[in-house]
Amino acid sequence: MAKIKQIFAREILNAKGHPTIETTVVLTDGSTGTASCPSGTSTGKYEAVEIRDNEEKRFQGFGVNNAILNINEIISPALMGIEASKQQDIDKKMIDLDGTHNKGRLGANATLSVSMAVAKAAAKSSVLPLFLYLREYIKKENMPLKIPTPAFNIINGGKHARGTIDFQEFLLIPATSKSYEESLNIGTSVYFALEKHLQINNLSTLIGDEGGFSPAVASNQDALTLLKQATESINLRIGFDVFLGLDAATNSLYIDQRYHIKDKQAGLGSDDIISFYELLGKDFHLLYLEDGLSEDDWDGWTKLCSQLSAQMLIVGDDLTVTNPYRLQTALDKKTITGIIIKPNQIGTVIEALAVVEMARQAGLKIIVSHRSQETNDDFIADFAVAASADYVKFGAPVRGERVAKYNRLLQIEKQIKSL
Ligand code: 2PG
Ligand code: MG
Repeated sequence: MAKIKQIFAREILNAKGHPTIETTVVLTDGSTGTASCPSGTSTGKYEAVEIRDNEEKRFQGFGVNNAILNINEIISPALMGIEASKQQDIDKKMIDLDGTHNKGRLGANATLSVSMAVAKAAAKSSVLPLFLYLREYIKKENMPLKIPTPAFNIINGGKHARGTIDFQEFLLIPATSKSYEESLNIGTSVYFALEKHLQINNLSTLIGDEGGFSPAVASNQDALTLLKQATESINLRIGFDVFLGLDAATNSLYIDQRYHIKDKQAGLGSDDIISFYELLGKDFHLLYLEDGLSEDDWDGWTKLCSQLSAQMLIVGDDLTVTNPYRLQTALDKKTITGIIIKPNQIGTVIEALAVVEMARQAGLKIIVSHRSQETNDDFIADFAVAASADYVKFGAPVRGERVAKYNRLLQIEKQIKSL
């Protein structure tokens, strides 16, 4: 089997104009794999950390030359000559070299770009599409090989839209019975129906970081109403053909133990905001609620899940940060019924797959997600299929860095059919 012969890492820009790392791994048989790392904008406090240069004069301090140095001087010498198909050994080596609980020494941006590039090179070397190659690393019993249902982020708020709407993501989720191609058609149809609807109502059609619209509406409820009206204007039935979802991303709304949203004058306690979600659930057929409470509000989460999990999927993102210890606490406290998986929250492919495994064993729905600061890398699409994810969250069905992933799923759909 081919061994790692060379590793090159370079600084490139992501879709938000900030630097990130692109790594190429070359194997002894000539196979190569190139991968780049995404970044979050509304990151959870417990995520693995990226290493940035903090040199004010270069790229607003976001340069990644120090992380690249870690690849060149520490990771690369340690991985030379190892068989590329030994992804567990390779990722373990990087975890050991790092030696911290959050990739604080090498940087999750350094370790993940290498980890993904190794997987891509090894897949090429074994002449397998990446999604099939990655499936070698998971337990496959009762795990269907299928395209996950996309959750399209049609309206952007929170930190992704700089102050227009409080909640970060207003999601449109086609019914799971729809084919992937039908789902894509639904996603774009609602997107353009909403654009028209905003124009008619003299609202802005400017977009946020993930390609969704970010009109300056008075409340979160108003944003949901717009999405509902746009959906119904093209004769799609909410609750049958499509469902609505929210990533409330409440970390940024939680100040002095209260949740502050434009829908209510006073700050809300956990109980109050849970009641608010219950109401929204009934009015808008909410199927999905991500980060409905902040990352440290454990007692609130337990209540949220016991009160609303019969009505909607209760999903952890900043709460669980693709971390096995955070997930274990979330399970012990009965806080979630679904989990967001983002490989860069933990820093290696194998660790991310292990969290998928753990979550599935616990009966959680799996949602594989992009980050707000993406590149055109489509690794995450193959990863989602390999993991038999229930849903993917790759943003609106527009913008190169988002459609790169949606389009890769179209290719995979064809490849699966020809197996
Ligand atoms: C989220 C993500 C992706 P960010 O909160 O789910 O949509 O946002 O990458 O900014 O953390
Ligand atoms: Mg989130």
